[in-house]
Amino acid sequence: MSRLILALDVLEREKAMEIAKKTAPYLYAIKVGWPLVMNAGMDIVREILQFSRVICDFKVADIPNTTRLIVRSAKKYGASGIIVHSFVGRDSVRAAVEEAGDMNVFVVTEMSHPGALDFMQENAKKMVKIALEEGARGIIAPATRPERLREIRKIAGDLLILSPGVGAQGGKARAAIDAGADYIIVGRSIYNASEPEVAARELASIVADGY
Ligand code: OMP
Repeated sequence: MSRLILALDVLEREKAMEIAKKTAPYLYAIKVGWPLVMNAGMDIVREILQFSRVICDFKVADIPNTTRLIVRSAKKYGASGIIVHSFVGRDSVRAAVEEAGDMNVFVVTEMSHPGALDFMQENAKKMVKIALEEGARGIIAPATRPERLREIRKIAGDLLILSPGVGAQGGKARAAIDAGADYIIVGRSIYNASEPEVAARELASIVADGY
């Protein structure tokens, strides 16, 4: 099973479908977020399902009721996972997990970009605790800071760690896995490559068990 998740942040449906088809054999999942959905519509989720499982990256950050409505809608399209924020508080994460049922909920903790140092880093461990206690399936934690990934892994119990920030943001694929990530999330280094399937195959082999 691949440890690579493609962040399919392209804006055209045709391009998205072409990349999804070519790279899917090397992926665990395809992450679809606002850039693609706002341009291609939510039906793109169902279309991509023919090649790969889909994680909806809607970074839900709202009151519990609105969170439930968004999670229910993503589920209706067949997504196998959804990404939600935890800085909004425990009740919203709980609502997401309850509404998700057998769909996986992934909770954002410390993000990968420099701005995460403004507010998120100092609260990251609290966010991990909320994810654990509310029954999320996993968390998002930064490949750009393997030392933080290591710290987070220690307190994350059996939560899966999905780690973005490899490539364009400066993180290294193998270092993230060695620091405790279960999967890496990669966007630009794959979808902007001249041959996305070659980039995906190489990254998948770097993060494979026994590399
Ligand atoms: P690239 O930087 O192009 O590889 O894309 C990274 C992907 O991961 C994008 O879809 C981001 O929105 C997403 N992401 C982060 O980069 N950092 C985070 O802390 C969290 C996410 C995410 O939740 O997926």
